[in-house]
Amino acid sequence: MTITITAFESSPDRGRGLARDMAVRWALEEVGQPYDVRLVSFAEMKQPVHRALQPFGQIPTYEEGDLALFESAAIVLHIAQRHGGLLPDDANARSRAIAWMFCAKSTMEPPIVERSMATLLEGDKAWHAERMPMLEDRVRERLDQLSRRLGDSEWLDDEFSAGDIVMVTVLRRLMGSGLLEEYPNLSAYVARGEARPAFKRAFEDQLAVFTTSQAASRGPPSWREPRGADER
Ligand code: GTB
Repeated sequence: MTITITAFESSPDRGRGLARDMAVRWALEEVGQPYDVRLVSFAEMKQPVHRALQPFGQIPTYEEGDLALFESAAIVLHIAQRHGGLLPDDANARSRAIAWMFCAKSTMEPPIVERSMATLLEGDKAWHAERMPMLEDRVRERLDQLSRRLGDSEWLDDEFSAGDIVMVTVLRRLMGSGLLEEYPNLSAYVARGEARPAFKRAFEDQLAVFTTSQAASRGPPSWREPRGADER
């Protein structure tokens, strides 16, 4: 059955793989499932047709036969449940992998996104300089805790799982902030994720959207390039 996902027609990250379709693409590549991508503009995302799939007018969405899904982590979980390789067979290990997905989205992501939004949208406010150290410390607190837990392990639990896909994609939003680099084991963990062939295929595919668009005249990024100031 054909799988179709949606992604930005013109990604503000200039193809750095920071938008949330990246986790979905990566999961599909890990399980070897082909998929189509429907690119949507910001205006199209707000239309009733798209809102029927994604009530908040956002990407990504996922369609497969009668099934329509939104929320990137829920989509990754669906893919992991339908196909082998992204969730352990052992029931307890499987539950732990799912817990790491929730952790990435509900414990790690909020302070990371809060900091990112402050950088992007509040730079001109009088209180910006005073607020940033507090937001960065909130991110550091979570990174510190995650770093201690990860230690020298390769992945969050024994084997690579959907939990790592969601966690790595969340941590990648710190690219260019310098914060991740304060935790060498977390930097190495993200780099391990990025080194997976499935990640690279997913990255190249989302980058191709950018390089074949007009915005390509600004030059393609690599997946380690720091973020620019033009992202939304
Ligand atoms: N909880 C939802 C999920 O996980 O699927 C959140 C989906 C979401 O935030 N989608 C964003 C979107 O559609 C794109 S990923 N935004 C448009 C809108 O709300 O109008 C967020 C994102 C966007 C851009 C960058 N970037 O350029 O670096 C990074 C992340």
